[in-house]
Amino acid sequence: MNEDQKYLYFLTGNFNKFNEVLEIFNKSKLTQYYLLTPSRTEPIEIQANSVREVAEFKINSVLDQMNDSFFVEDAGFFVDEPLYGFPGVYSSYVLTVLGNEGILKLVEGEGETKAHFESVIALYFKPTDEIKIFEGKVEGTLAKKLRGDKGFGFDPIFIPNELPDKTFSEISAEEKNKISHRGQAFSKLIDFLKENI
Ligand code: ITT
Repeated sequence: MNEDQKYLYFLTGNFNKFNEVLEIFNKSKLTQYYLLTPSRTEPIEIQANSVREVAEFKINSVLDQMNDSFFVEDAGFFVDEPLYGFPGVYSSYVLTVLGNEGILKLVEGEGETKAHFESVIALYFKPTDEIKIFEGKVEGTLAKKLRGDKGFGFDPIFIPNELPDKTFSEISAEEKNKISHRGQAFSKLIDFLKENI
């Protein structure tokens, strides 16, 4: 850490997420101004109707515990066809209980599929004492079976429209970041921090 650097904490229990944003962060000029650091401070995760509400509640739940700029992220996986957006805000629970195989069973024989990921990052920006929200979304379809060994969560069954013959688990973190929900949201956060150095 040098004297020009400030801490920028990412409060997450998910190291895959941290590593993805670190890949983007390390390529930006922000490295001379900020030290991106994982934090185990645990925000409160509520059950709500949108990913954004969850992220907003999360950041507000820990404001009094943090003395530096920090952010939280909430993500969701939505199978729009034929599951009307399920699992959405129930993504973590459904991944644990049904898993990717269970989701594919639900859509078996249903024909065309549509799915998307959403990411909402809530940043507490210490210098101006404000909360900023950054969002990202990626559309795609479901694979017929699990494919690939990279990434995490629903990545083995999600095929982004931008790369129609690959699942997110068959591409590198760098390639995923270029199109992913989290990549988009975090790139907006980076732009904000650059504008406010
Ligand atoms: P936090 O500690 O940051 O909250 P989390 O693992 O609880 O991390 P979320 O609630 O944001 O993550 O994500 C909901 C679920 O969606 C969870 O099961 C993740 O594994 C999954 N998920 C999130 N982002 C994903 C991505 O980029 N690719 C695949 N699955 C993802």
